[in-house]
Amino acid sequence: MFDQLTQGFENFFRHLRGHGKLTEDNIRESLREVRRILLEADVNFKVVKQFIQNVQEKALGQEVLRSITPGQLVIKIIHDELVALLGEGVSRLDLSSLPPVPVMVVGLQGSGKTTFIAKLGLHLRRKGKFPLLVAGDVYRPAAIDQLQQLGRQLDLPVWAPGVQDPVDICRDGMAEARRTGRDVVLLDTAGRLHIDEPMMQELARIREALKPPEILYVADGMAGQDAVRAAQEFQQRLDFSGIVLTKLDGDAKGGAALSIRAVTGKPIRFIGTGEKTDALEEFHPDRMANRILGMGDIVSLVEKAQEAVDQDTAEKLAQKLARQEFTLEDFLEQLRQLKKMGPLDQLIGMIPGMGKLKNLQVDEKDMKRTEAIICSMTPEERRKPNLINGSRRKRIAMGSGTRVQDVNQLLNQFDQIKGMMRRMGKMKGRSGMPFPFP
Ligand SMILES: Nc1nc2c(ncn2[C@@H]2O[C@H](COP(=O)(O)OP(=O)(O)OP(=O)(O)O)[C@@H](O)[C@H]2O)c(=O)[nH]1
Ligand SMILES: [Mg+2]
Repeated sequence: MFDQLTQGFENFFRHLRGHGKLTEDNIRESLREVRRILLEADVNFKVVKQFIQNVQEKALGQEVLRSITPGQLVIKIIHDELVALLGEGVSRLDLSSLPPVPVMVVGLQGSGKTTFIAKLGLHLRRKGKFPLLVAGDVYRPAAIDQLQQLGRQLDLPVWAPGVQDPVDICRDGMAEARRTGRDVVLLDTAGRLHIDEPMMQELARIREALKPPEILYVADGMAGQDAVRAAQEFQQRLDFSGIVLTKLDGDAKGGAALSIRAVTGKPIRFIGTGEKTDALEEFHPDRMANRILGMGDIVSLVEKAQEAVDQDTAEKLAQKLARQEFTLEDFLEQLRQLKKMGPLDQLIGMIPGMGKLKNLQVDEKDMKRTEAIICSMTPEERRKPNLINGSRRKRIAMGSGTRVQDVNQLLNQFDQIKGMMRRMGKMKGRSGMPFPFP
């Protein structure tokens, strides 16, 4: 997710920290670099212009020039400005009106609407809601099928009367929800490759008929500047209430997606991070900014852990992270839990400083080997890896059916992780400056 942006910022920050003192000139020069990074990641040029202008105003303030750590201050300004760009605070769905509450989901073809409806249905049910999914896309025969399948898979009811006027389907869906005691109605609508008049009129008619308090615009995170233009047009026609960015698990540059909130002024509500139905996250501007700037997102990581693991285990993990008491036993326990939490590379991406851990192996096969190696250690060795000398390494390799190199590699990885945690600990401890930078 946003790998290119993150890489760009990491290099830039490294360069910036090299400056002992900053002058107006090298601040201006630095900001040219930031502009290049943003434009290359496909952030909309108007958005970039405003962003740079805001950062420049703050960075040229006397405070930065006089500061003894000007590089860090500039980094903080960029961080804060990025948070502002992504939206202030978390913006939740408003489902407070009289149930059943209709939520309309719109967007271009293939942006991920139907998948999102299923994900949102699951998410809301986990929050104690009773959603009904409504198949309002009648133009692609497979569309109705797709929603029905997702409904079956998740055990969520689907209203799919077949090919009829989508406005009637949505209205009947509301009546069905009333009959069956469902409190949220998620309306799937048709997409088109390009915005066209009949499509917009149809969406406007549904909006008119149901007056949904929430209309969510689904934007494909892989798309380029076209997505920004489409978002503007949807906004003008429908005045949607929130944005969903999908496919952020891909290696897309993501800059266009990030521009949508600035261009439309509407909050990003959710992000989709995979094809599976649980790959949905509520959007937190600050956490996202941290991820983009390579500062990791330990809060989302722990939250993901909480979903997969029971509350107790997650809390213990958080405490151990904070106290930096992390042994190979914990490492093994985490590996086992990690399997439940989803694709490992995504999780690793949430860990601060992951950029420096490129050689950390996270493949499933390696996990098995790692497990075998740790299981071949004595409990004492697991708690005090320093004890593991040459002859112990040989014994452990023999016992686990691996090679001494494998044992060495694991111990190195473990050291790296511990180092990373130390950085995180420091990051927490330093007041007012939540960055893992020296
Ligand atoms: N990797 C990834 N794929 C996604 C995500 N969301 C959706 N997809 C995939 O994108 C493709 C299109 O998703 P749909 O949900 O069918 O999109 P849609 O907007 O309903 O498409 P139409 O109904 O044709 O307009 C599918 O192959 C999904 O599996 C995501 O967050 N990550
Ligand atoms: Mg669809």
